[in-house]
Amino acid sequence: MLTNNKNVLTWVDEMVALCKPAEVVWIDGSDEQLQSLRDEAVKTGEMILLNQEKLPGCLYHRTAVNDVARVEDRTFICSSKKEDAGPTNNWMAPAEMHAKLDPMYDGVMKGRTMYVIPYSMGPIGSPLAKVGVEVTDSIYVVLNMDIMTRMGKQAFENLGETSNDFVRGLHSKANVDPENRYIVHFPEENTICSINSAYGGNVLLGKKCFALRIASYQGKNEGWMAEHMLILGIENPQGETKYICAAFPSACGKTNLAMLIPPAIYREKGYKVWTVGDDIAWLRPGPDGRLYAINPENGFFGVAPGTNEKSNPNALHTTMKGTIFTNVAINKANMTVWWESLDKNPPVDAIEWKGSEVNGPEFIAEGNKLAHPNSRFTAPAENCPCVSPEFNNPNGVPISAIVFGGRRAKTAPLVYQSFDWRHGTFVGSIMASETTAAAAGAVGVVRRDPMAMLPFCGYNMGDYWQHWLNMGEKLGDKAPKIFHVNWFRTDDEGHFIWPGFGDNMRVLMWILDRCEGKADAVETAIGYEPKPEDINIEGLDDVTIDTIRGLLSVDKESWLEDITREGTGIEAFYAKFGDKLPAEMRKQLDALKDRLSK
Ligand code: GTP
Ligand code: SPV
Ligand code: MN
Repeated sequence: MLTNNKNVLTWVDEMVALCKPAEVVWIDGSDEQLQSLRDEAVKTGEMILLNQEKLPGCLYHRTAVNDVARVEDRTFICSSKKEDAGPTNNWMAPAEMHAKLDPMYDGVMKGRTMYVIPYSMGPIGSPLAKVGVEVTDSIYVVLNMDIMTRMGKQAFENLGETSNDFVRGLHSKANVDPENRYIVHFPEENTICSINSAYGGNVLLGKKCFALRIASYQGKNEGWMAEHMLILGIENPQGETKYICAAFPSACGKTNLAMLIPPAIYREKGYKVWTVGDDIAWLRPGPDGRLYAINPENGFFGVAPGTNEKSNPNALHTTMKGTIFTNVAINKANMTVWWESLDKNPPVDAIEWKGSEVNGPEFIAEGNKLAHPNSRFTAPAENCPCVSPEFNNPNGVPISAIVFGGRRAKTAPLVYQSFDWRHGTFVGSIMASETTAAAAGAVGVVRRDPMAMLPFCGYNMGDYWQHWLNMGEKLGDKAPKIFHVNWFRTDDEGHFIWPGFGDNMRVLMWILDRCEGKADAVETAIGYEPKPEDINIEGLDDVTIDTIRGLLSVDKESWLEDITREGTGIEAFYAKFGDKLPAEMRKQLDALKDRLSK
């Protein structure tokens, strides 16, 4: 036992009585303890040791074929009132859910070890950090939590001996049975229960479950915000750094933007980009009235496919040591890893993500993928070549701009700015994006995904929008400016028009110039757009000012159609919220329709 905190001890006792493990191990976070767990996982085959010369400290893990992504249809918010979960969450009454889950957990760890993991979301000692305790029967979870959080007995120092303010997380992989898989949140009980999965977002309970679903609910009650946002800093040649938060849905480019390498024209002038976070931001007004952000995580759980020396060298270098790879392919010849678009040489002696030995090039030629599209790396933030010097700053970094974005083949332009915070809240609320492999289900279908929080808001999304409006009132003229971007417009052949990746910096520069009052804009029906000549295209081969003009064009008809379309339009979406839709959102929608109809 690593703590005298009675609340923790009582809860762990209850979990032990319920799950009946053969043994209980408290995770202190020491190197010796972690090394013996790695050794054990390699011995039992749960993890595979990779080439320790080329990839020191790196391990490989393969999940069950039916267990490769978040399961939104099996994720529940169990608030006592249904309307507090809202129309976008699955709900069940807490007592009913407990009655369903308790028998499933009863004796589930018989013959297994229960690991008790104390962890801090946020830097130890930060006034913005919060403590969680996860019990699990999976070594994979322990080793991932070690990378993703500040894990070990230090987390209990933050909690003290009497506090009850910690999030309880109960996880068992059980039989990894998809029919009985549940990811359940009890916001009013500070509790998360996960069963029958062993995949990242379903089982690393500090991440989406705590740092977004539970934390968003806490933030509403305590006057702060938990958001699905990256945090990056742009340092100018004078050494001043400005910070931007950006919310894009899963697998829509947060990790890539957070670690971008500036184009040569900016690098040569001395601009630098610093990564504070790639997935989650906790935001709170600071003593000076500005909005400050911390990244509650300590590592990156990133999408592997698409990561390469050209698209994201910083991410690639981050994964070269102390990293866990999940569901990528193995190059058997030298026990290294491979995934689609890592390079043009898929291994001949390959083990594809499901575990069969195949000839890589032939396997791909037959139309297969060597790595699962949602295969991931879990890598320590400290490995990242561009990790921000402010990464561990307990007070966070001040935010100049908030950027929303999604994958839209047609409607949304490259970038626009909202008229003000309220309009910006509206812009976030009408976000939509094509679905990706990060969640189970169809890929490429447009769905509404407000603030990229559709799968992650732990309470009624209508109340969430009201909370955004309230935060704007509180911040007043110190509020960050709000923008919307789209890197994913396609031409008639379906190719992306905008080069994206590092070149997204060109758009961020216009955004920062707007924040500092240095750039002009054109007022349009949807918001302020750049003058095409204000997006710097110097050094880009295939992009002309006409390309930019095209990327900024707004087709009013398709915008109106996006509002009124039956089933998936904005009006149909808003209608789901009934009285919970803030009047301001309705007002903003009517005003947009008016402007588009002119
Ligand atoms: P989560 O971890 O699921 O929250 O995803 P994420 O938002 O961090 O997405 P990530 O940066 O991992 O990118 C997902 C996919 O989008 C990868 O395949 C990238 O190669 C691709 N991608 C990222 N940025 C761009 C871009 O600017 N343009 C294009 N065309 N693709 C991009
Ligand atoms: C996402 O899906 O947004 C992720 C991966 O960041 S997971 O941890 O599975 O949620
Ligand atoms: Mn994410």
